[in-house]
Amino acid sequence: MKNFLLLLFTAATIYGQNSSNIKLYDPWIRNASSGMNTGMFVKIENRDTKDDDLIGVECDFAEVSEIHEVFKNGDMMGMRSVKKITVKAKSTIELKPRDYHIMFIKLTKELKTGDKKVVKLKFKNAGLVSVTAVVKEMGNNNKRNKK
Ligand SMILES: [Cu+2]
Repeated sequence: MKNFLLLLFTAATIYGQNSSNIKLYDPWIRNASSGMNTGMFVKIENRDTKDDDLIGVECDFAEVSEIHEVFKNGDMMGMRSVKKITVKAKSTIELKPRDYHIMFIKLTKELKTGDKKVVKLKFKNAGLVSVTAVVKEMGNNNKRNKK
């Protein structure tokens, strides 16, 4: 009986610390100057047995934060805001350049390479999930930046 109680307690502790079924991996933001727009990219895993939707973004360094998709119109590529991105049950999606991304419009601060920024992603079921994203240059893969 004692063991059983202990197990329950442990499960509750883990649940309390990390109750979200949404896990975020490798979040990064493209470097940009104050007043400009930029994108954030991240892998989103949904561990739940039901679908969840990314429905919003919050940060303290841009006037507007949106969820964007990229579309093709003939030879033209464009992007536009969408209300949500669905992350299917037990699956992972990747927000990446030239695909789904988070758009920060009119930065209120400069985002310099190496900066770390807290961003909150809002999900329909999981609620707000905070993540710390690293600011990087586009197409610059680690090695050159490492000191
Ligand atoms: Cu965009």
